[in-house]
Amino acid sequence: MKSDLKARHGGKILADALAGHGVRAAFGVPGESFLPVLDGLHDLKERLKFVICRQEGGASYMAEAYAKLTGEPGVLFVTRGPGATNGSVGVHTAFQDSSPMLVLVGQVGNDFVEREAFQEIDYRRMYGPLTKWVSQIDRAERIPEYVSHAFHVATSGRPGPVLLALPEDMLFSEAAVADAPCYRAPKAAPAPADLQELERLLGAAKNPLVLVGGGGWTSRAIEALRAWAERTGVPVAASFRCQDYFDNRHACYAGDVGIGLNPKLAQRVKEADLLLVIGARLGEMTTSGYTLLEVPVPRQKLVHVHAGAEELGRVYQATLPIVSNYEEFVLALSSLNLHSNWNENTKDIHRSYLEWNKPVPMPGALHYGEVIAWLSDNLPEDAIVTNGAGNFASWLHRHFRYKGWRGGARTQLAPTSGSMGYSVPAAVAAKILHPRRTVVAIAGDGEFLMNGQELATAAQYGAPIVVLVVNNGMYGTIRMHQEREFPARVSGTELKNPDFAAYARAFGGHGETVERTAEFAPAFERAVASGKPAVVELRIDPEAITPTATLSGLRAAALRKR
Ligand SMILES: Cc1ncc(C[n+]2csc(CCOP(=O)(O)OP(=O)(O)O)c2C)c(N)n1
Ligand SMILES: [Mg+2]
Repeated sequence: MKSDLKARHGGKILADALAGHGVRAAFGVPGESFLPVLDGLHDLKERLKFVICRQEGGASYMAEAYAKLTGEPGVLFVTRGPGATNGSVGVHTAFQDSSPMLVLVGQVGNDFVEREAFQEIDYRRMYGPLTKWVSQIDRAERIPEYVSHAFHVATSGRPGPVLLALPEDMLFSEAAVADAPCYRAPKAAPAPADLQELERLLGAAKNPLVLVGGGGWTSRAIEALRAWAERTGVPVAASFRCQDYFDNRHACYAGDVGIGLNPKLAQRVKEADLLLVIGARLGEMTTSGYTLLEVPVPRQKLVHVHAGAEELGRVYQATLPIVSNYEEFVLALSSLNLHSNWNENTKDIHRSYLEWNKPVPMPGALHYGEVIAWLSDNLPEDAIVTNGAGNFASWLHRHFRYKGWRGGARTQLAPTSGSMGYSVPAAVAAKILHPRRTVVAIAGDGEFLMNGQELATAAQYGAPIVVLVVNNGMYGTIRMHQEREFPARVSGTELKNPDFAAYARAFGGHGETVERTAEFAPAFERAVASGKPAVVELRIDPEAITPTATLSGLRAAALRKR
């Protein structure tokens, strides 16, 4: 009964609500705007770790990575205006990557609102396009209801970020209110008629291809898909930066359909008589700029399975659209009565992947492709590898064989939004959640310094990640495009870098500089053995702009075209 409940201030009700929804860690930078929340978290230290970061951009990426690893909403706390603006990058990433996230942001009290008071922003307008829902809690007794609503919106259908603003007076006010029970995400399953049609389409397919991706997968779904592929011999490709959804060493693995796509795989996608797309949105990066499939009606028969009904038919009209969560779908798929065996085709596709996966010679004394191949062969199977955006990631995506999900969680953390600065914070979150697993961040020299300061967070929370900084002295991706479009006119893409190993040591970490291929393995092993957050700088030849192209080659080709 209400009268038996003890009054709590808003901050405490909120902190208790988070713990009640199973939140094990939240990330943020404090602000005077939400002191009662800090006070509420004080009593929950054993259950809910509040990881304090050095910049809200880092904190928001950590919350997003938490979501990728747990499948549960990643919680981010930021203060008013400046915190809310700094924190937006991880929210956009969560939106594009379909990762559930709850952003809790301070707001001026209701006594001052709409005067453009100190740091005041209208979050509904600012965050509307970046989130699934933005709201504000005006009464402390309604906190359990709003937080429950937020968890349900973040995790239902296509998962994504939601934001709740917390007016200061509301947080200080007291209410006697019961906590809500832990959220339960609703799940959709394929209808019997959909399954019948799917059985018929698959039964008639000669060279089908499965494409997996998106947010909202579970390790049971991943495992069931592997077992089904094994039984039917169907080839399975991964969408952009979802390469760990299928063990790359498996005979059914076809490769990834993203940036730097194997042309032979592109051909296979185009020539498939049936595409079974599970979870991927079929965005720009996964369709090679909407060319692998024609808009709006693909030539291939398309079965598009998505948990968000509004994603179906958004770009592509599917032969058979199915609204379903992925575990429910893959389990139903496994029960279909199929006598097909697509092994012959699949052998060819996997052989082409293996060819593509091998490092190609590149200029300079340090062969970065060989470094990635070494990591692929030598890291523990459950190692978590993170990366942000930049050309350095093409070697990783091409030469690393992701081993699938391990221990119920992902082994690849990378932004499909192509956002720089993700590698380090994602690795810190991963190491805090999985202290016994090896966590390696792969960064560019530009990418690294967008959130390199989170090495301090790694040091503070005892999270010994290893960061490889691939140093080519430039914003290489942009330089690549520049040489293609405006050859020999270098502008705005050069970088003068610090001593990265010394930078790591300044944070109490371990630093290494590598200039030759043979130096890498021992340097990496020393970095892991140090037990500290570590940076291994890889000084690569700036000529090596992609795994197969050189800068001067691109320049010459562009000049010839003029
Ligand atoms: C936050 C953000 N800012 C800018 C960009 C545009 N951008 C994409 S890649 C890139 C350069 C990355 O440089 P670096 O990390 O050194 O990697 P490299 O391409 O040299 O391997 C830039 C500026 C982006 N994707 N994200
Ligand atoms: Mg660079």
